Amino acid sequence: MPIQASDTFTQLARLAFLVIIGVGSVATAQDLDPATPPVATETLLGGADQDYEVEPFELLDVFDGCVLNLDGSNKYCTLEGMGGHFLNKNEAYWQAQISRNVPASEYPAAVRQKFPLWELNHVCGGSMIAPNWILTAAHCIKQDDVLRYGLTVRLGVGDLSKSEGVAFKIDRVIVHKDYNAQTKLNDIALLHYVDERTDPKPLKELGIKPIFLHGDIGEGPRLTPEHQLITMGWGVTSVGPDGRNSKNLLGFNLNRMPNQFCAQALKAPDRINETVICAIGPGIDACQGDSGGPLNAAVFHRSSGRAVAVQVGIVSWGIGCAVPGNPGVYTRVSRHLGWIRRAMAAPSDVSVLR
Ligand code: 4AZ
Repeated sequence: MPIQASDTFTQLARLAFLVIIGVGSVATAQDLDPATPPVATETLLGGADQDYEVEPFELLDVFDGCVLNLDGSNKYCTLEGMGGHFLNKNEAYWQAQISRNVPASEYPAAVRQKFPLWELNHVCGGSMIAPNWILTAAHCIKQDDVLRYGLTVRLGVGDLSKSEGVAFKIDRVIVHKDYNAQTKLNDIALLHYVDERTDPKPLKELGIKPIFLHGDIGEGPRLTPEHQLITMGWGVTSVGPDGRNSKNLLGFNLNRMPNQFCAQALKAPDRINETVICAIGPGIDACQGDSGGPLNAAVFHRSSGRAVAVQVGIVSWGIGCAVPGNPGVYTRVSRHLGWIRRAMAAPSDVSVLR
């Protein structure tokens, strides 16, 4: 959701993330191949995911939907102002855009005059997790879009108004059977695309590569409450009737908010459990149109001795956008690895999977 900011903290945090994942420098995670992840059993995952239990609760207090240190300094609080920064498409080589193929003629002329077709047809963000597979949110999938118009995924794109990157037809959609539209629990879906290019250039040469999933790398790099997170998307940069999508991919740095505080801040204890992760930033947040996109962290991979970028969440929901004190809620990827693997291995007629 954010617009460009020159906020020093944001810039520093951004730099730290890019340096740590090695963007623009010598390759880091790239030579590990997410298409064939090293061993990962589901039992490994719990240990890989240090959650809010490790937060020193006794040093914190909840006040006005805002978590404070007992000395009064800010902990998980949003501040005034907007944030975010433009991303080059190679800084988010796994980022996907999902759009619906509604022809321009189906939109009323007045609507067409106000909005470009790319904006009208933008559905959600997503992430490439393996060749031909895009991870996104279940709430992004509308029956009409799938059955009547069809969906397209674009990879390697920064500016949605340009014909950058590559576009593929989605030929399969798998939604989590327990996705609950009210609570938004299990907000996860997998899309399969077909590469129908006649002269296919390897995606790697176009700067497009899958992202590791958190918990899916051997030896389970840990995610701690202190990890800086980054999410990205083309979502709206303001709320309300005048809210418009960003044509450029924006990234925004966020902090973890422990689930216990998240549930209190959003007054939604039944919607916050171990299958979601919450994140908050100073006046920065995901918003409409960012859904389905990834929440990422750089974690230390012990056996290779390197930092690797991993996807820890999927943009799912929030109460408003960038409302002070309100974190965004993300589907927790590490708790859905079993589902993701089963979905990728499922027979091709499966569209709903538990
Ligand atoms: C949405 O409407 C949406 N602030 C996604 C994320 C958030 C809010 C709304 C989080 O898709």
